[in-house]
Amino acid sequence: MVKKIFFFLLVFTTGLSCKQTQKTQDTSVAVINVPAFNADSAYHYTASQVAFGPRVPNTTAHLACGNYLAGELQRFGAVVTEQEATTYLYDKTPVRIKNIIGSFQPENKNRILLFAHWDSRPYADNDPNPEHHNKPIDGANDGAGACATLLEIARQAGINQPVVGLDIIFFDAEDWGKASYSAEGNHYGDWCMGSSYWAKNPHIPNYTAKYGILLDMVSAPKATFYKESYSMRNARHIVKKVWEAAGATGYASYFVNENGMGVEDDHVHVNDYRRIPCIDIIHHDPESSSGFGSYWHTLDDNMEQVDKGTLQAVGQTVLYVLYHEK
Ligand code: AHN
Ligand code: ZN
Repeated sequence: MVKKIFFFLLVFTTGLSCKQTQKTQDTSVAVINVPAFNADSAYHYTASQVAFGPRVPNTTAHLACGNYLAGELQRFGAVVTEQEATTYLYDKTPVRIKNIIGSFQPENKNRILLFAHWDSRPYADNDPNPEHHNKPIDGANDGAGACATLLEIARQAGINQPVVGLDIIFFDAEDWGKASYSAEGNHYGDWCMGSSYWAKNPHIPNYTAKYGILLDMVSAPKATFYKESYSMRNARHIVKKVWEAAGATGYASYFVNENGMGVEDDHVHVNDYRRIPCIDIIHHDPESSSGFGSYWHTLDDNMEQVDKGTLQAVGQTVLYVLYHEK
């Protein structure tokens, strides 16, 4: 008799716990369906931007590429806002800029912000050949690859929406910091004019998001992403979340579990002026003198610095984070 009761209890309780497991799976685990990032698409979006020529504000290539980026966001189902403004260089030269914003589920109050800069640097000041110092760069890695990764994420969001609302912003005029050979160093705000403008004048009054993720230089072969110091200071929990996601998706070799340097980049301006905790996923090479790739701000930042494996690692990791957000 005792044995029978024990047997009954065992079956009953086991049955119950099975049911609970089932229930948990039905309500949370099973419904998280992270789309597969397509690196071929991202590569194509990179090449399309580069094909316009250097995307320097006040040029026809810049204008055409801006129309292309806005058109692609629209094609993927985003509500698109183009924010135009005049900003000023360190020497007070006015620059007409355009920030391009694509929003999914604009009515959703629970939002995630993903961003990158779409302009390319007007001068190859680090080029080993001084004759190239005044030439604009392709910025395949420094600009185009990151925007392309976000376009592919937008395409996926249009097919199968994440639970949260999503804003993708392509910021203009990030890359106008003073030339590396200039006598005077850079001051806060010499870089990042587009993001700084938007953070002070968001496209929607009082716009906010749970957090933001900046992608910058995310396409080079064998790129390595270290924990950038402003990201750690302002949004350590997001760094943790992203690095864990990289582990879960199998891309831990790209996301190094070590602290990197601090970079004045768009994420700092969005954090400082809009108070949205932001991180920067940015290639860091601890062996190079600049801390970035040897091709950084040279004419060699071309399509050779675009690798589908790196695009895949970053794109899939960010999709994993986005689709796990509730
Ligand atoms: C600094 O070198 C301090 N900021 C550079 C940010 C940057 C330039 N990202 C891409 N190009
Ligand atoms: Zn740059």
